Amino acid sequence: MKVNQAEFIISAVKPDQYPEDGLPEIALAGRSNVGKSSLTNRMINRKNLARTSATPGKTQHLNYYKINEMMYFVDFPGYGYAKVSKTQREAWGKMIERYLLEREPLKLVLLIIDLRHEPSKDDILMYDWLKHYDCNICVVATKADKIARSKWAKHVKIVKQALGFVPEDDFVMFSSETGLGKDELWAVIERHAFSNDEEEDEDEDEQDAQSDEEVVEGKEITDSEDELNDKADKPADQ
Ligand SMILES: Nc1nc2c(ncn2[C@@H]2O[C@H](COP(=O)(O)OP(=O)(O)OP(=O)(O)O)[C@@H](O)[C@H]2O)c(=O)[nH]1
Ligand SMILES: [Mg+2]
Repeated sequence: MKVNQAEFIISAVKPDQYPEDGLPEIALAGRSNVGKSSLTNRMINRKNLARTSATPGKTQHLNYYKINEMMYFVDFPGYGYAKVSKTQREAWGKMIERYLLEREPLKLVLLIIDLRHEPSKDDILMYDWLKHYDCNICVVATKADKIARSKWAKHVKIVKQALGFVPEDDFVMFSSETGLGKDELWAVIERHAFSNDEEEDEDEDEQDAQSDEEVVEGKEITDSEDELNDKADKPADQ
């Protein structure tokens, strides 16, 4: 996707501050300092719209970025930052849980992990959580520029294994530094953001109707076989 326009909308602390225009939302989850803001900036070709920082744990709100007047990126506060208090952690959990459960325009969650390291306990929990809430998930393994190309496949394997990654989810290797994976990630995002759920439902209905026909056909075959059997040993009026 060619990004012509991107703007920061709001740092929301409660649901009544979330946008009400119903545009599709793509959420970004990942541990603190993993590179969420950098990924956002790379995806929208901006150096510093999403604030990147060397000091982790600063993002405490849901940051909404509107892109091409067509969708939002929603930057979750990073998890796993040691200096966050238990109370703050619980508040974080409640906010994210509610968002994942209730947010109707949510189309896809990008779970951002560091390709260099085996996923942390928190990464694994987050993936399990997202699956529990039946979210569409794309795991984005970022900072690929920090390891040799020859080791990418090995690291991808380690990451997928540790997460218990299932192929129904998407997986993109990424680098905010070089732009690796950007087009691939946009393709995944667009597929989810603009998939027409109603059309999908209609397709499913059509498929159901077709399989009903097949069942009916199948039944007819069985029926006629039964008929033959019936003719053999039962009176015709039954
Ligand atoms: N080499 C390299 N560095 C990266 C990449 N992505 C992020 N970084 C660096 O990692 C650090 C953290 O990046 P951020 O984008 O601020 O991470 P974040 O997840 O938004 O962090 P918080 O909002 O604090 O949770 C910064 O120093 C970035 O420059 C990448 O793909 N390659
Ligand atoms: Mg950030």
